[in-house]
Amino acid sequence: MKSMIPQKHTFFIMLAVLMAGTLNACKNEVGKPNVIVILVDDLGATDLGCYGSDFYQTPHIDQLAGEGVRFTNSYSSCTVCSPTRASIMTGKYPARQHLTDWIEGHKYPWAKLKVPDWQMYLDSADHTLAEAFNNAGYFTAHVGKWHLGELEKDWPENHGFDINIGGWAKGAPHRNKTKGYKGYFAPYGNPRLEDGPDDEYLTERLTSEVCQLIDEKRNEPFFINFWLYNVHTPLQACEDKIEKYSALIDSTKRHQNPVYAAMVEHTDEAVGKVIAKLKEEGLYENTIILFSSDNGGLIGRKKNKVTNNYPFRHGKGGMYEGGVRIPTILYAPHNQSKGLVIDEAVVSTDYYPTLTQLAGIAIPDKQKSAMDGCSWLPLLNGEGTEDRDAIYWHYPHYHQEGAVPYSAIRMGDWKLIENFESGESELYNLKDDISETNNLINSDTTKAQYLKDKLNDWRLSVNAQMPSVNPEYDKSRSKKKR
Ligand SMILES: [Ca+2]
Repeated sequence: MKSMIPQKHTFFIMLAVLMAGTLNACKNEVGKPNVIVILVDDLGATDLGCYGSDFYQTPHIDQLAGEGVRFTNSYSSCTVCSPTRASIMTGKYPARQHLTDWIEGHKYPWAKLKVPDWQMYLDSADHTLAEAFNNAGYFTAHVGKWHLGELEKDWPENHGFDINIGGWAKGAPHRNKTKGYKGYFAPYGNPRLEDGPDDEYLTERLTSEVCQLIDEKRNEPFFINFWLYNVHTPLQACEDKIEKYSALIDSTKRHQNPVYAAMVEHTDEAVGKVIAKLKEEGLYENTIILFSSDNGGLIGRKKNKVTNNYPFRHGKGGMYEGGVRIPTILYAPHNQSKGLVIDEAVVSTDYYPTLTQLAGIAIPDKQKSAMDGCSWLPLLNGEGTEDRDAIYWHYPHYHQEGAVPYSAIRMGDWKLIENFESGESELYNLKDDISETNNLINSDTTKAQYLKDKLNDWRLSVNAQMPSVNPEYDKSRSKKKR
């Protein structure tokens, strides 16, 4: 894996100016760049025009990619929501936090393995990304999905955000016929979001909230988590968009679902509106935007297909590349990285060190040493690779989309997946075989053993929780949920 275009000298000059707080482009009084983290829920690796979708239309996000940096080997730190979100907020691997599954996870009481007790909240002892910015004098806001704890003490306002709009226990818009909650359409039944007029679309509402915050805080530095509920199920979108894509369906296309396509377009419009607002306020040249997803795209069932992550194998809740490959774009106007395409493998744990470094916020050494993320600054300035030799995943859980307890390592072009249920491992060379179709476990035993040992050493180093033998194991009921 290697990268890209040397920009070293220009970059350092710009960074020095930025850190000194005297950059002319800065609009707020203290000269700090604003930051907006746009996290889309379940957006698959090929779900954007600039990542190869042949059906979904995403002109605003594609334009952002052209004006920023597009990562071609970007990974979420888990195949499901909550662990990735926790790793973004802390810079730590989910395994290190023992927050390894979505909250509250699927329960398979008769499965072959018993999953470990795992943490269902963000630890208050962690110094979050929001706290880092808040302590540096930033106004901090969380807008949208959170999904990092059932109790109010676990919600964004108690983890460094000055304001929380719409973030609470739920990982998807709330649907309840008895109470009249309609998912993506108001009323939402969300305790952190006052209901708008009936049938207001959630993403449009949250976008307006973000734009209003930008307007109100234009003269002070702000850090905004805009974590969309889109494009997670339930699949719901405005009728005009669904009609548009229904008319465009073509059996030759890889992507086929018109409602999902409409949800992707809602996402694109949200990004477009936020950028337009930043431009209107004269803040676009002083705002860092990180756009990403929290896990791979959901494939769905045969009769109700959602998206397709081809050429990547499988999708959300699975053990292969489709579960953890995500689109990622970084727009950082100060570092002259416009139009770069970076092939180095990166992961969600990196957002924390990257964004703080770009904003000139120092992380204390003690905290840094407990972090797993690496700053992308060496990649952005063409100085070479990140300070890591491998990326790791650890998911000691079962998921209805197909995952059984497993760990995985990617090192260079190689990926090894260790399946705890079967006791078998799989080895792939991603350079030759991006779709993970040719298992080389028996043909390169030296490589396989090396990666297996390295993966095991890593698990020990982060004190990863392991599944155990399940005394309740019942083969006939092993795939049944409680
Ligand atoms: Ca998700």
